[in-house]
Amino acid sequence: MKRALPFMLSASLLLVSLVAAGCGDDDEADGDGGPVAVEVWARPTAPGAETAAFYFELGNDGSAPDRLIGAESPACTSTMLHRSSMADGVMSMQPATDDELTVAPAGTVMFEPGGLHVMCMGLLDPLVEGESVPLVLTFETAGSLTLSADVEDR
Ligand SMILES: [Cu+2]
Repeated sequence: MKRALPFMLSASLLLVSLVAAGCGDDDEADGDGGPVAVEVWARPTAPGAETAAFYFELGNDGSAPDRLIGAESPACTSTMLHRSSMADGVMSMQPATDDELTVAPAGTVMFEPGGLHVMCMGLLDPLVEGESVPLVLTFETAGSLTLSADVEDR
């Protein structure tokens, strides 16, 4: 019985990579259940800018909710999980709440301009259109997802 194990392991790994490849999106990471992020992007930054923002669409292929608890990128000294909101014609940003950062099974949480975003503090190098920047998202249960954010002037 034990001799069958290596084969079964490699068969399941193959299945995982086939599933991930089948999704057809460069931003796709994961594939074994739990949180996924697609459409990962950031706007190019102006010379001298000290902050930037990352956007993406969070999904959840698992059977339990999971919560985004942190993010990091080699482009940033530190990051914060923010929500933008408009009050009296003034845009401001607050820390996102635990509720907002939780993605339900088969649910979707959008990180988009004017809403939730990963705030990049202490930007180390300008974000240049056409390039891509690593972004690691950390979830309470699933741990870390390593992604690549496309720098696009959307
Ligand atoms: Cu912000």
